[in-house]
Amino acid sequence: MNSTDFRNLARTISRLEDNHRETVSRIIQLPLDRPQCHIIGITGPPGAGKSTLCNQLLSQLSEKGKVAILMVDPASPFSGGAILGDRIRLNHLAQHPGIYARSLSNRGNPGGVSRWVVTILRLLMDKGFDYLVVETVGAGQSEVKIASIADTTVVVAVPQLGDDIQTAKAGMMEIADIFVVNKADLPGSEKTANMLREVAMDSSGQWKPPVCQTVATSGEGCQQLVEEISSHHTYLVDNNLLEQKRRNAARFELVEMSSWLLHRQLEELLGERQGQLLVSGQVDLYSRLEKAYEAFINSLSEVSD
Ligand SMILES: Nc1nc2c(ncn2[C@@H]2O[C@H](COP(=O)(O)OP(=O)(O)O)[C@@H](O)[C@H]2O)c(=O)[nH]1
Ligand SMILES: [Mg+2]
Repeated sequence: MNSTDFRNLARTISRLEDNHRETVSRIIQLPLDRPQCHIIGITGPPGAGKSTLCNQLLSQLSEKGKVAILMVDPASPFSGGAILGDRIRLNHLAQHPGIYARSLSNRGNPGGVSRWVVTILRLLMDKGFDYLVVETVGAGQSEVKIASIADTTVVVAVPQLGDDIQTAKAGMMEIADIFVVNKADLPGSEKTANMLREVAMDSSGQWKPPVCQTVATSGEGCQQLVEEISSHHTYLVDNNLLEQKRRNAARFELVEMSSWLLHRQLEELLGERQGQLLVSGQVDLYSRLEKAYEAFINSLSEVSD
């Protein structure tokens, strides 16, 4: 891709973010099932070093293929401190010809991932990227949404001085395919890694999440992380689990799109007369909605006929 391609890509993504109808319709018809492409989600609390770690990952992955990174911006009114730092890093990445970096606005979406993120992944997959990295804002429990999108979810923790790893939030533990204890240069790293290893042993699946220790600022341990990420992809492909991951992502996209559409329709189209009916309680709303969704699902099966 040359700089014109990159500019076009940026423009298309902006249109998606602005809910440009034709753009959404076109992109959403692109396949999400390229198995050689790897969607990698990076999550963890703010300040854990996710962005710094992504920088390391990107430069290593870019030696193996075409890489894109989406950073979901904390553009909500509640925060904003991290944006500037991420912007600076983004600019730094943008110098690299093989890497496409894009910051996405979170637009107050409490899930921590912007509404069109899966749709954007379709676009990037279509453009031939091999590695799609999604760094989320890391704002708590709701971050588990990343696990519905990514093939491989990397949960970044930092050394804890106390005994209680639970501070790292139960939900985050369950979604991890790979654990990272970043800032391994700080005291307590080994202890935290051991606690995470115990958590990983308890995981019910066939895949036991490995625990990597990294120093993102120097790059120490990052090569091992890249190897674990590749192993997980291989595991998914070999066990026919990748398709299931992509189905989850597509379902997530559909739910996000539906709820957004619904909001818009209700705001724009719900007139006085219909509003009156809703208030008066004369309509069986539940059955009507159920019927509408049924019709939608049935229309999907017609597509494949
Ligand atoms: N000591 C130490 N500091 C780190 C390491 N990785 C990142 N940092 C610092 O931690 C701060 C937060 O990093 P950042 O990547 O913005 O975290 P994010 O909010 O998770 O994206 C920055 O000041 C980094 O320089 C590390 O491995 N060791
Ligand atoms: Mg960050």
